[in-house]
Amino acid sequence: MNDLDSLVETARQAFAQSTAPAELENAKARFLGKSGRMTELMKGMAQLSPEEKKSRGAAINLAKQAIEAALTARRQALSEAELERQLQAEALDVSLPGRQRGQGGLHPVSLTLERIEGLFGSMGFEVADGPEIETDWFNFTALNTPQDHPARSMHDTFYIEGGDEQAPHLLRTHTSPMQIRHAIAHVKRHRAALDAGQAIPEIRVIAPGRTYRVDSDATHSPMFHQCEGLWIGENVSFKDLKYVFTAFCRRFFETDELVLRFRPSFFPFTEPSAEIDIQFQQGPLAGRWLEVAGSGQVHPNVVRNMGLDPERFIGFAFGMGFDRLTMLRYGVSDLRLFFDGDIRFLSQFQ
Ligand code: 2U9
Repeated sequence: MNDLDSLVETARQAFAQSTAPAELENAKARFLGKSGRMTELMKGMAQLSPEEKKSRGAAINLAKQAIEAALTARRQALSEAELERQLQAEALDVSLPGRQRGQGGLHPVSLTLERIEGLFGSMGFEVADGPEIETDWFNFTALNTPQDHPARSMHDTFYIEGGDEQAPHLLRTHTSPMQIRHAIAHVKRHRAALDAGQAIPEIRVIAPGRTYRVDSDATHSPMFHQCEGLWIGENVSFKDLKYVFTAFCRRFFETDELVLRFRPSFFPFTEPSAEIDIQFQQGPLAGRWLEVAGSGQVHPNVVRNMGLDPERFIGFAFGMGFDRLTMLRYGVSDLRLFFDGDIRFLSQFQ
């Protein structure tokens, strides 16, 4: 290998060892710069004869071209490596799952409400609405509750402070006042027909909503959800109650193998009255009697408070806590879970 070949080789190695552009430019200066090795070689030609100069000059030129080519190649390689590094650093992993936005969903108690409204709706029941803050008259008196009934005590009912002592306001203890309001409006609409002794449409309504009682443990919450039903007409009997409620329970729990039991009871607003128990024939609760509702034939005093003649109009009512129905349907043992707001619990029902 002559001196030029070895210079080209040294330059190539120097370029190859440069791993950054600044380093490479330093190496370039050492070989191609003003006081670099190439310049030195040129200067060394001064003493040569014209013949020698010609051939030496051509050889130096070739060597210079080879070094320049090696430099260009190395510059290119370094810039490609840099680009590759940047691409790697800024790479997007398009296969990563995106951040999900929660879909949200209905609370299990709301799911029950929707089912109840749908099932009774299919049997011709309207849905009543009304205030959660009620008067003592709509909540108790209209429902035939005696003045000294324990439910009226402050141990059981939340009263609103600062109102009229003779007509106190309270948080409704059941959804019945909505039905009284609904019935009174219905009777008012049909007053003329009634006075003329003509037939009027039946009252067939459910009243779902929040209710309040001074009570708190694993199966009682101071706020709970109730749904009551009312069907009043000229010929509505206990057998209609049995049919409607049995159909509702079987559809709600999605099984026809469900037995109902009507057990005598007492409520001020119904006479006679019955607790309704259900019994599953299959599944974890099979064979046990579970109380799900109260019911009865609407008391004549309550029918009168709607503005109707109890000698002519008769019907039935029922009431159920639908938090409890939700617990039974989903197998939940503590009512408070529904109202703690723990998303891990609530999202299981979607
Ligand atoms: C009117 C007339 C009568 C609704 C009725 C019950 C029996 C009953 C309880 C069930 C469990 C309340 O949530 S609970 O604690 N309810 O036992 N409710 S009859 O009677 C009415 C309603 C409206 C106008």
